[in-house]
Amino acid sequence: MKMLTAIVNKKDAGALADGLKSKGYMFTEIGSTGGFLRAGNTTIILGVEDSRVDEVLGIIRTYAGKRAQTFPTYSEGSSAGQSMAQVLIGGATVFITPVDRFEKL
Ligand code: 2BA
Repeated sequence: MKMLTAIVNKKDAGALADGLKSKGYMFTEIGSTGGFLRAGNTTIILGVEDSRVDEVLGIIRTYAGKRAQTFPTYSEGSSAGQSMAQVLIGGATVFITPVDRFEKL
């Protein structure tokens, strides 16, 4: 068994939680603060069987991984009018640690 500790963008936490729940995973969500930026993020911890670690990483990548988002920009007075720009959003930091023993008492 492994314990995954995933620090994700606060805005991605809801969708990630829904994605994990839809596949039957149990997890704990903790409101956290990044030490560097002092901005709110969300830490999700889950205990999973070794064989399911890659599936969980795939779910995290889908809902909280770094991805490009395209949005329209408008420059005032420009004859070109609307153009599109891309920014990177999201991103997850994941620690995968072995679990020696797991008990529910
Ligand atoms: P990321 O590396 O994507 O990290 C996002 C958040 O993940 C971090 O928020 C922190 O809460 C957690 N995290 C990342 N690596 C960790 C680790 N080794 N141990 C425990 N938690 C970890 P912040 O600390 O607010 O950092 C936000 C972003 O600022 C980082 O994005 C990174 O791009 C940059 N950063 C962080 N520390 C830095 C440093 N010492 N020097 C330069 N840039 C730094």
